[in-house]
Amino acid sequence: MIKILHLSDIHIGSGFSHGRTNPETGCNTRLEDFQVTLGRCIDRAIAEPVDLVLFGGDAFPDATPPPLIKEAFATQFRRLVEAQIPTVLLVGNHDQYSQGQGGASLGIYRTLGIPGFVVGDRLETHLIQTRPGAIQVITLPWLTRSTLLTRPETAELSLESVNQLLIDKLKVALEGEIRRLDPALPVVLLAHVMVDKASLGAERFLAVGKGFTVPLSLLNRPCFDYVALGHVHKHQNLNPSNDPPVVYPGSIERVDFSEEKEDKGFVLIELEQDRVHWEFCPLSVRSFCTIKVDISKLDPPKCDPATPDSTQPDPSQARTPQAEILKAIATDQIQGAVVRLIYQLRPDQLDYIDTGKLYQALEPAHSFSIQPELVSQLARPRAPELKANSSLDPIESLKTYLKGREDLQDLELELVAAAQQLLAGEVPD
Ligand SMILES: [Mn+2]
Repeated sequence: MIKILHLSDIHIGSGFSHGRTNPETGCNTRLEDFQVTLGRCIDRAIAEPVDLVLFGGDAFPDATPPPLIKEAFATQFRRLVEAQIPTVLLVGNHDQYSQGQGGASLGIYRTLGIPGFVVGDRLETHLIQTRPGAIQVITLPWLTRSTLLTRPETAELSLESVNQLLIDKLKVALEGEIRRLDPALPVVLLAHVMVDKASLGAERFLAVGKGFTVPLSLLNRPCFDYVALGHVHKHQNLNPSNDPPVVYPGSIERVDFSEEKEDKGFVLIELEQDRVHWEFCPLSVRSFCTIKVDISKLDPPKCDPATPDSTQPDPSQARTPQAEILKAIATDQIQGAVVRLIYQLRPDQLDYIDTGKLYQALEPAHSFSIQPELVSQLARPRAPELKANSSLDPIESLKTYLKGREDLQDLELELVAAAQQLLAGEVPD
């Protein structure tokens, strides 16, 4: 039996806006969160111990992370070298430099010749010796147009046809790898791809361009014992028949609010001669919490905003805008969470919100943001004189309109003069 730990989409160095500076270390707390979580994956790999670690791609937010972040990543993976656990690092779209033409952030691990470390930056089959025996791992990094196609080939084609051409070429190339496999040894396909049946997570916002979608039928092959995927941040198995399992472990930490409700974790696999068993291992990661309150529907407050106590719930009118928001905060689980408070209000309610008190109420959160959203007022009533069939000429219409706009009175003469110039085909001064 070969035991494998499959993790993906680490994205260490992302989401600093959701953290704060740790005064003791000077580091962003979200970097520390990602470090701890990655550490837990590696802990498990060593504690089992597994015979192989497969990383499905997207190590960092981009191909040129700052040294501090590269080090945080390397510090954890180095423990696998020490534990002599072979590891495959696949290149994801976020790891490729300048769309695949300038190498990848993970290339350095190959250059250094780290024992047991394989970097998958092209379609190829790696024969890996593990403690219980050899295993074949086919690496399929993120595909770009330049991976398998030349510029003249795609010059006249629509994006859709390019996608099809790429899939056709990939099919042939993958077939080539499959034919060279040793049928006596287990096979895992490790791919950073968007599969057409996957339901999406944050990766759709993170990617710069729209990538290529690979049909499930291409990966869903009986010659594979397990298909280890990366790219989609939401954990899922795309093959209900489980033969083979086609699994996205998802990201290990929440990258942004779109992953608020998703479980985060990695996958442990046991490969036997004619049986594969896999299990999703959830990680306890920092929670994200959206609090949404719509106070725009409340009756206009009767209290006077000039009175200092007006933001306090008034017994005669307990449903003040402020009280409603505070109530919503109190009922949510914000302790230690990354919180965003979104409240919708009318302009006339603005004076009744004491932001200082909201800050106080959100204090137990790890970090928070407050996003007030002004609900636009009903459209200004039309001046009855300005009906669509009105016989007024444009200048008279403008004057009628300006009569109803006290706020523009100082500008009236200038506006009318400018309109006259425009109508006469001149550019106003
Ligand atoms: Mn990706």
